[in-house]
Amino acid sequence: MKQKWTLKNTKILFNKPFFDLIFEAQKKHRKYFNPNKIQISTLLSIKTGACPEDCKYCPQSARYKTELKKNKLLELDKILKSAKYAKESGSTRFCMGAAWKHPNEKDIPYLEKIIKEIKKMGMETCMTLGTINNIQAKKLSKAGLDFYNHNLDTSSNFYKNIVTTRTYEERLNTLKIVRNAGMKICTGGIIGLGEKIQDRMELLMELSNLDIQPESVPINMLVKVPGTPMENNIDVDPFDFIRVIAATRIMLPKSYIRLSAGRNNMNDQTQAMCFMAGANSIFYGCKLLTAKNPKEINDLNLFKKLNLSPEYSKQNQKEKNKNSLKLFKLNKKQYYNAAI
Ligand code: SAM
Ligand code: DTB
Ligand code: SF4
Repeated sequence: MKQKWTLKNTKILFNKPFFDLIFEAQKKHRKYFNPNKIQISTLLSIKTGACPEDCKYCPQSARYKTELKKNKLLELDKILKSAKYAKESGSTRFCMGAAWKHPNEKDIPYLEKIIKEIKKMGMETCMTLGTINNIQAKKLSKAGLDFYNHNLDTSSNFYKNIVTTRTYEERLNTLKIVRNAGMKICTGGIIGLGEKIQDRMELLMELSNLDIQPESVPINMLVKVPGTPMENNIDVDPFDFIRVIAATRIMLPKSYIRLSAGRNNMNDQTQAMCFMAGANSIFYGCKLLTAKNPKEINDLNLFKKLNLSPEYSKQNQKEKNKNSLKLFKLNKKQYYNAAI
């Protein structure tokens, strides 16, 4: 039976000595996953900026003056070119984000077309488009959308300080809609918003106590973008971040945990500890939606040092040989380049 996480037992978990916590997380990780495999997704912003929401961390909100280059909904050929490149680089999932409060009805047929074309390429698909209704969710699911990303971001108490244009209940409701439409859920949060340790515990309790635990849990380290209200937030101690990853692995043992935004500001050792603590997925490619992500060469070198190799879902098994060869070739050549 699924363990119910209360504040009492979550506090006990978070307060464990660091190495006891990591050891417990690594044991859980090995029970359900191959610790030497990593799931690789690539992100693309298909509609950038001018978002009506006021999420205080986000460079895409129309309310903050950031140096962002806005973009209308991208053309199909640009999206497919980007997906092809992602696939050739060894990515198995293509995640598309749009800076919307919710998708417009008129855009749904185009979104369906995008999903169908990417599925034809043999990749898993994920979208994050804001709030969606039942009918939209069913249409996207039918078109082949595998995952829908919608983050809870933080605890329900602290959320009110971060976003005022959407409620926590609305977010939870969107997750229900996604589940009812038969899609897999990708939902997680951000560390570094100024939240207390208890808010981190409460976020993980919300995620782990969902009726069905999310298949994918992105844990983002805040990217402090100049012009947003969070540009001067205090940096998170890497060990506190690693603790959150370990607690996530223990509380959501079967979920893929994505070491998500913020890797560009982490050294290799911190990332390695996150993988040790149970993170087994990353965004690959030098850009997230709008912010920088580590260069591919850096990730390939890190994978090589840690003996990590890409994982292929059942759906992607037939792509495995072609893709892993390509990654290996690229890996070898680039490693050689990096060494001279
Ligand atoms: N507009 C849609 C929404 O909010 O659901 C989709 C795009 S939104 C950019 C996706 C997620 O990116 C947010 O929920 C948040 O968790 C994350 N995010 C945005 N800005 C970030 C930042 N500066 N640092 C870390 N994560 C961030
Ligand atoms: C998630 O949890 N993180 C990704 C993805 N899901 C959509 C987005 C990170 C955004 C970081 C800031 C930016 O690139 O604009
Ligand atoms: Fe808009 Fe999403 Fe950014 Fe919030 S996080 S401002 S909803 S793009």
